[in-house]
Amino acid sequence: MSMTPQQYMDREHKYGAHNYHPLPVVLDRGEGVYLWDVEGKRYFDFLSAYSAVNQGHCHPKIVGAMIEQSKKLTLTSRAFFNSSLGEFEEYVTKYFGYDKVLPMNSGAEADETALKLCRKWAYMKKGIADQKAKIVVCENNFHGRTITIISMSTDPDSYAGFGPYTPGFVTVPYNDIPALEKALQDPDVAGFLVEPIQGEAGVYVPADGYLKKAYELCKSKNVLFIADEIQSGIARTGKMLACDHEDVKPDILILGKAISGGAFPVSCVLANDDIMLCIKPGEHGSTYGGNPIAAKVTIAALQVVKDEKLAENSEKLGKLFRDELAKIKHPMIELIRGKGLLNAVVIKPHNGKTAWDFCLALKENGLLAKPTHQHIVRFAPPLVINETQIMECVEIIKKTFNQF
Ligand code: IF1
Repeated sequence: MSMTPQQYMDREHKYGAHNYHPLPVVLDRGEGVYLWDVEGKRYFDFLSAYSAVNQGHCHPKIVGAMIEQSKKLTLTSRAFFNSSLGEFEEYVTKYFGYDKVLPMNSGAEADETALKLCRKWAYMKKGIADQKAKIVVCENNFHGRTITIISMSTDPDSYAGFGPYTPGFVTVPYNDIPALEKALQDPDVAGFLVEPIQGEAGVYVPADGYLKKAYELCKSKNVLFIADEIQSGIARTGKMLACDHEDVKPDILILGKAISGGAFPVSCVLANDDIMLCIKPGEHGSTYGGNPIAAKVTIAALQVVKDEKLAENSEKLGKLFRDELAKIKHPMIELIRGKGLLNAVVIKPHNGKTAWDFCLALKENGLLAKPTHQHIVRFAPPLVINETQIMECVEIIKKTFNQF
């Protein structure tokens, strides 16, 4: 006797922590840009698990790599060498152009790793006094949910009630070069951690040249430029990395989500030897970090991005998507912004209807998206989407707006 969607939702509510407020849909299967719920209804996925499924759901090459490795060797820990990790390390460092990679599992762990690396470098290489290193971050940042990471947050939903907080962070407005320049006057600043596009904040795309100017300011003050490309990376914004739009090469590059194509949790930090080798044996690690499945899945997932030219597709169809959305005239649409296939519509409440109501109506019309904050709807389909599908989705969005 199959369960009803409500029964699935009630079971999650009864036995699971209430740390999310999901859209009322119960998903059961995914393939490419599509998801099916437990009743067999098909949807376009316009969230891509917050940009972790750039290669499309259940990509055969990624799933194949996972199945093959999981029958052979799943986990050794780093107490020993194994036949997959070095292959992953060589592949990923050459793919992004760095000397070394430090593998972890979640994005937050990779951000924490980058913070520890930056502080170590500050004491060992820059000569900042012990415990005095500061890291500059941006208002409205999102880098994860650990205590140290929420200590950098300016969003009460992220930090309220979780104190006391980790010290050593300075906040500047995003997309504000003079403010950053002022903050970098402090000789104890070791690093600047920034999202090239602020995803959670509502897909804030900084002014052209911001990343380049910020990078140059950091270089002039011997401060590490640390890019969190967990959401903006892996072809999502129309280039392999969002920093590529401005030819900026971060001193520390943080990756996660789509690096493993939504099949297995993988994150990592990339840096050159002068920074990476500041962490010595026994000073950092993780049980699952760089495990054989993660290694093989990541190689397959990154190869798919190149083979299927996902960055080019993201650039082309992202522009088409924004151009088509711009043609929809509706009082709820305040503005459309984004880069590549990372886009958002800022919604004006209309007749008491909010972005949440809009997403519920989109779901009824066969498209899944979720509001970030009360009034912004993020649109981020898998990068394997084609022109016909994107136009079909534009029609669904237009039809939905016209229902309000
Ligand atoms: C949630 C947000 C998105 C990230 C960036 C690090 C991390 C994330 C730029 C941490 C994670 C996820 C987390 C998830 C929802 C989603 C999210 F709304 F929370 F902010 F995408 F915008 N850096 N973002 O976007 O990576 O530890 O999750 O693997 O926490 O609700 P993680």
